[in-house]
Amino acid sequence: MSNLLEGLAPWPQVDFAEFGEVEVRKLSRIQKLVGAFLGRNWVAVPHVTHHDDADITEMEASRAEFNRSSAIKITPVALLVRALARALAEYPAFNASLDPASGTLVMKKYVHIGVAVDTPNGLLVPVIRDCDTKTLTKIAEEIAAVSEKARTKGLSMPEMSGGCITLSSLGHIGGTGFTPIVNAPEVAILGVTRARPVPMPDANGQIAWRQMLPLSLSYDHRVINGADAARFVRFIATSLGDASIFN
Ligand code: CAO
Repeated sequence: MSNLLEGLAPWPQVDFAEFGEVEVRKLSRIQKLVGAFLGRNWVAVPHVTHHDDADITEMEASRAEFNRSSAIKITPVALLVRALARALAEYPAFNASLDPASGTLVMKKYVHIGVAVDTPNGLLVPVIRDCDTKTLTKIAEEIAAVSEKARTKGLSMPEMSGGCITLSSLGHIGGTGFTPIVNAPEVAILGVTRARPVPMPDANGQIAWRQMLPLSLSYDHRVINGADAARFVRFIATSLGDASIFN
């Protein structure tokens, strides 16, 4: 690892007080820990980010209807976890981990999905287990419970271990796309930003307003090639538009 940074200029040592008033704050324990992992993954994993849009017009209409009669509120995040679980079953290369030292890929038969949660102390990624066998409401319930726990009490290492792929949703805030950092030893991470209405031509060339959800998939190019990434994201987009995503 260390020779990856060989030959680079040293980190700048600046006395910022020379330029104006400053205040020095200590990083939190989580910021230090997460920063070390993010830094390693950014330099050690050859990243590519693939962008696409999902047409979620019908999904949003069905979600509103679903939420009218459900005690558990479904947000787009729960549906995305479901779509990711289906995509991992269809494209097993995305449910793998690379061991570069032994030149092997571990292919996982389970489907555990990490969901990035923004907390006052930093970024945490709780893992929702067996997402391929859970109902939509169960997934939504677990995301709500674990993100609340992450924000208020923090999470144990077992609660953040064993993920196959990570979902990082900034959709409740905004954005049109970003480059999430792969959560190694996973090989891909799906970033989601805010759905927005876009005028789109229909089959007859008529323009209609559609609700489009931006998807940004970063992947480890040692394991995943660009065409597979494009198919994987298309599959997720199609799954979100399929009514069976609610079943
Ligand atoms: N487009 C439009 N609206 C969206 C959306 C999207 N892509 N995703 C969620 N929303 C809406 C929800 O429907 C909800 O709307 P209503 O309140 O009107 O029903 C609202 O945004 C708030 O959702 P929420 O935050 O309560 O719940 P969530 O399921 O969308 O997200 C969680 C849960 C834990 C993923 C999110 O709160 C969070 O912490 N995200 C941050 C992840 C992060 O920091 N990633 C960056 C990592 S790299 O530093």
